[in-house]
Amino acid sequence: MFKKTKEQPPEKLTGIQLTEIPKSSVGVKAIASALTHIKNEVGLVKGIQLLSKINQKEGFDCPGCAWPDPDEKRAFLAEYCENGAKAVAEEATKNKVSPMFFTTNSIQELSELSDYEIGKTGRITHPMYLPEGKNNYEEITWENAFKIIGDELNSLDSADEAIFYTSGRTSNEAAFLYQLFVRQFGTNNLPDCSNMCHESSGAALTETLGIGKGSVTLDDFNHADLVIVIGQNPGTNHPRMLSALSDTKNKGGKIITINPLPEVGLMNYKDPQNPLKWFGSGQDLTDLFLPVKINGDVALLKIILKLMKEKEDAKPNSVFDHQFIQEKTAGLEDFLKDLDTYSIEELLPQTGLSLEKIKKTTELIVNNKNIIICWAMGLTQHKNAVDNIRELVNILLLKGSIGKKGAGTCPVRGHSNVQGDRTMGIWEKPPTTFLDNLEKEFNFKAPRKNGFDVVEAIEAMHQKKAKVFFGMGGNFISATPDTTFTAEALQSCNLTVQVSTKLNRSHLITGKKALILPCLGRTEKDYQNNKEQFVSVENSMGVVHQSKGTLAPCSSNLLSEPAIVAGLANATLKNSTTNWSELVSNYDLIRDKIEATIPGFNNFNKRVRVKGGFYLPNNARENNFTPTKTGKANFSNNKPSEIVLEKDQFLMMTIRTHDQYNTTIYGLDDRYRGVLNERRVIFMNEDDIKLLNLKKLDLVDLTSHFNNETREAKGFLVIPYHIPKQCTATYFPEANVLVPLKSKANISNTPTSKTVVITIKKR
Ligand SMILES: Nc1nc2c(c(=O)[nH]1)N[C@H]1C(S)=C(S)[C@@H](COP(=O)(O)OP(=O)(O)OC[C@H]3O[C@@H](n4cnc5c(=O)[nH]c(N)nc54)[C@H](O)[C@@H]3O)O[C@H]1N2
Ligand SMILES: Nc1nc2c(c(=O)[nH]1)N[C@H]1C(S)=C(S)[C@@H](COP(=O)(O)OP(=O)(O)OC[C@H]3O[C@@H](n4cnc5c(=O)[nH]c(N)nc54)[C@H](O)[C@@H]3O)O[C@H]1N2
Ligand SMILES: [Mo]
Repeated sequence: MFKKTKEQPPEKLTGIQLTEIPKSSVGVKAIASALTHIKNEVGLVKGIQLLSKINQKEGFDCPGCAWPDPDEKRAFLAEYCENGAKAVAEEATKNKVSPMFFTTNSIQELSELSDYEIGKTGRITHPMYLPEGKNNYEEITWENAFKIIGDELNSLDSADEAIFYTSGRTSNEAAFLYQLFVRQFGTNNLPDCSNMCHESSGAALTETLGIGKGSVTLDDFNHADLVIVIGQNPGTNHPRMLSALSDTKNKGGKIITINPLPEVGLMNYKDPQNPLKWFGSGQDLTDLFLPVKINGDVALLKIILKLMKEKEDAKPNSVFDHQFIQEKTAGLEDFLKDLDTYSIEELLPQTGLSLEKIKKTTELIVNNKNIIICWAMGLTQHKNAVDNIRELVNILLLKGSIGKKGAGTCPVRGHSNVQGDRTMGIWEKPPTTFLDNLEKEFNFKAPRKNGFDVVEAIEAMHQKKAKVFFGMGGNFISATPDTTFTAEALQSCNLTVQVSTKLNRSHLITGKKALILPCLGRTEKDYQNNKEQFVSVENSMGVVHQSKGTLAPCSSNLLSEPAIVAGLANATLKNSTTNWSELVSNYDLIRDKIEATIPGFNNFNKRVRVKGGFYLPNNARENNFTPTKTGKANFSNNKPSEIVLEKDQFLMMTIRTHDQYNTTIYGLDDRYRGVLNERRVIFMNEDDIKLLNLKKLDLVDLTSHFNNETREAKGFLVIPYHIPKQCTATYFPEANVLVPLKSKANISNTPTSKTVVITIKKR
């Protein structure tokens, strides 16, 4: 009898310790923490050698975040951060998951482990197969693994019954081949982690500015008068961004932070590249901190916009850049008319802020010319997420603060190549011109119907409209919302396949049959046809550069991701006009094909070999907005949050600790928030805690409410914290079970992981 596996980590508490919240970020503790991880996972000597190659022009791209590297100066050992070092340690770990491991551990036993324990098991060394009805994975040859997949795919009634997910670590070369295979197979079902991440940014920016990517470069931070960081926690998730913010400050610029939480990294910073400063008091980064209520951002931005307009009306030409507006934009009148329909009195309570503070913020915006706005998941994972981002664009357009030095949009990407994967065509809604180019170059008929995004893919699997799930990286079950529902969806598939470096919960919540295909990581050498290869990636600012591993692979049975795609294609496609084996024998040949089909990659093989890589074209950066529907940068009318809480209800955001990479849990500490050795916590405002008759460290159960449905997650410890009233925070992925699948952003369809309505009950 096939026993059910646990779709969630067990509700075990691990022994919480609360500490003082540190006054500054980075500094000695960060260096020490990084070295401990490196020492434990990799060993110190090999570890230090590895660190010296991260983000160097001849090294590998850090598998952590997508923050760019400086174009010029790159100090030895310097272009890494604590969390980059942890990401590397996690991949280069000495620990191995061998076939023997799977023989001695059934999937039921493994599913009793926490995500932290699962992650610590190490790197997967062999392709593994879970036959129908079995409880243990068994070793399988690559050839047989590909055959099982090919046979299953070819037995489907339609290619649209297969889902091909991508996480954002996949290189350009692998991603390009993968989407080509999927489209030759006959579907656009290419959901990716972007659907849960910056999809809202892409949608908003494409509509308003004609490009789904940000407009600034790293150097712009040296020229900005004002940087606004909204809905983002760079101290943890993009630590190297702090040095860019520090550059802005050192040149006399100001920083505004808008976040329900006073995230330590943004408050005070000790430069890791300057050891002399590790022990000092650090540098205050934030000049003005606005602890906005969760999802109160549009209300806040609207008040700012109204105050800007008041000033402009009182003294024409003092605030708005009329020349820019007239030459470059469309829709101002309509936008101002809509803005008039809102009143500050009505909007203010949604923000939780004082009008005085918002006025100060407006002053800074009015009095500074070159403004950069940075954001991440705090804005993109709400029902009105696209509104959030379009409203930011309205501010920049009024100020003419885009398309010039020191100014513009900066959506800070997550996964290290998530932006490149999109450029390569990993998208369920591919543009027509892209498909036309593919057809021409590869001589096949590309499917034209849009495919499923993440949410639609889950629904399709649940309804048995999709029967095969293939994951190129990532951890689908833990990263997606509504864990229980998603588990049912995956379990109803005939076959689930994961291309992975490390064990995760998606290997345990499977279809009737399952395969694990272990691949090379970023840090490892990749030989094809006896020749060493390199891959390329695109960072958050549109720089394409090479990445080359330096370590011997952790097992001789690994294949590279491009080689896995070729194996898959050879086993699946009967009459492909593409010579897959030849393409993977030399990645230059893949790059030639990329050049032939995707704009901006001319002379790819030559330019990718230039140290530091090259910038892709970016119309917004060039102050050109002709790709939009109107041919101009568009003002837009946006709506504040429509969520109304009942008296006993709270808003919950699911956030990352300082000790995890998405669903990979490095450790159990959240040092910057003063929580050690525990992940099952809920941060609450002190007044709310009193209101519910709770006290610090009480154990509570959480229920989420959506469309008359409820979902439950049990066993969280209450932590009093500086968080606005009626706002709470829990950690991703423990709380994903509470995020309703149908609760998603307008237009972008992104799950609303930052606005979950909950009630809290004492155990
Ligand atoms: N070390 C490390 N690095 C990472 C990752 C990781 O897990 N670990 N993940 C990578 C990925 S894929 C991504 S997408 C990025 C994520 O990077 P972030 O977006 O910084 O990550 P989150 O923890 O989701 O933090 C969201 C921030 O937004 C705030 N916030 C939440 N709701 C609101 C709101 O309504 N309004 C405002 N103004 N703020 C709000 C939260 O308090 C929090 O500070 O980081 C990438 N880098
Ligand atoms: N509640 C809630 N849910 C969220 C979020 C949130 O803030 N709150 N954030 C969302 C966001 S922003 C994102 S991006 C998604 C992330 O979703 P995913 O990208 O699906 O999840 P990860 O945890 O990053 O994936 C980790 C796994 O990737 C595999 N891996 C690591 N390196 C490689 C590699 O080089 N190649 C291959 N093939 N595999 C590799 C390892 O096996 C590892 O277990 O989660 C989303 N889910
Ligand atoms: Mo992300």
